[in-house]
Amino acid sequence: MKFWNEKFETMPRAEMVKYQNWKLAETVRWVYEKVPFYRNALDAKGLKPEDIKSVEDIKHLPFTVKTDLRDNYPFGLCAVPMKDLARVHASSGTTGKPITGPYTKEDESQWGECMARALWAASVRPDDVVQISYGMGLFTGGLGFLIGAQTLGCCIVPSGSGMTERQLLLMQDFKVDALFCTPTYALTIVERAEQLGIDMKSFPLRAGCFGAEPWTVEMREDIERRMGIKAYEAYGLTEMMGPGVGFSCEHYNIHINEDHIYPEIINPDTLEPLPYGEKGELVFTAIQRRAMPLLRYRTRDITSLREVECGCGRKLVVMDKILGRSDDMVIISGVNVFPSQIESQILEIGSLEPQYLLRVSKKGYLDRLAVEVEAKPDVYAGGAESMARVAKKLESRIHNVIGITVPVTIVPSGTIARSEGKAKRVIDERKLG
Ligand code: DLL
Repeated sequence: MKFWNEKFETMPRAEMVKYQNWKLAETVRWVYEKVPFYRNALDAKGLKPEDIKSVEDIKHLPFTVKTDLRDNYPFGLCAVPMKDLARVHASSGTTGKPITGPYTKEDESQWGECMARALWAASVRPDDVVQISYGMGLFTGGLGFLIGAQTLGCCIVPSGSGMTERQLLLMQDFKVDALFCTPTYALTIVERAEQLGIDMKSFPLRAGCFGAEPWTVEMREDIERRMGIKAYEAYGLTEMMGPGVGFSCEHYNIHINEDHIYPEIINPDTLEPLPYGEKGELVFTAIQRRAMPLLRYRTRDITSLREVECGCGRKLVVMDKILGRSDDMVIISGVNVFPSQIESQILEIGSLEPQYLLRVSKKGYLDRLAVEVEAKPDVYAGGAESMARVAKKLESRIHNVIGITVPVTIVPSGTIARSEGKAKRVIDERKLG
């Protein structure tokens, strides 16, 4: 069996659109009936559910934004009473109240289906032993991978994140085939192994499925090389079920489970939909969920969509790797900079470690960006001169790519905090004090 769900993963476009039309119309009817927030929003636009007949009409629907979730916390946007909920996840968010992610029993099994497709594409099979090193709890990462691995029927090692040496021991002793965690934690794990003189390439480990934060192709290659595995990717967000929205195949294309979650790209300034191939903000409509299906939810993630003749045979639309979140974008001298652009440059210089921080500060009216990065041991061994040389090299690469001068400091090895979950790459000193 090549796919987990051949019917939907390889559905011809015309058939998929027909299916999406049906599911979208059903969802709009459902929320109009059940969620006063959406009834009011549609009424305010003079829309009735029967006006939305196809995905072509989606552009008429109102957007949903993060503050709508906060304003209606905890269950104001829920379409079902608490007694019909099977579970609730939540994401901590950066400030204030958490974002809630409620599921009905049916939503849970759809999550299992979407995650099973992702794991299957990541070469995971029912006979495999899988280690889940995403946080286990309210965060959707750990339990999302759990439900996927259960749907597949794998042997699960739910280690959760943290206790890195223990993770290595389990992976080796239990002969784990696939590892699931954030790319940042994957780096922390392999770095610890290297410090302990353990070669992860000698483990039975074959594959990883990493996600929950932006990471570059260069970072993926670094993890693949150091762990001796193939690294796949999972994409998702609490508001749309968690991981399982998008997943990469053996060609590293990230396919979206578009029969469940309908994607659009919009221009974040004009809010106009953008055609395939153009970069903008990713917007999702959950067309099969029941507990809290959101219409045109603005993710703030920046990417583009493409229809690709993918060698894997899946016809599901492809999304490019997330460049970053608009929240993490720094505007320096009018230039938009994402941490991922700096990360690519760091990793292309062989003598630097993928451990870095971007510091944003204000000088007068101007924003300033500075990069701190750790280097490989031989750079430190070469003293101040060799450190300055590597810093200059990175500065000039960054200048070539983004066109601005960003001062680089090589900091002592181990000074940048290692993460067991999502990394924090940007320290915005403008927001402090
Ligand atoms: O991070 C869900 C998840 C868990 C996805 C495990 C994949 C693996 P939240 O905590 O709500 O949910 O954060 C969602 O994380 O809007 C993106 O900005 C970012 N993100 C998630 N996956 C990726 C990825 C989970 N593969 C937010 N690449 C999203 C880039 C990602 N960014």
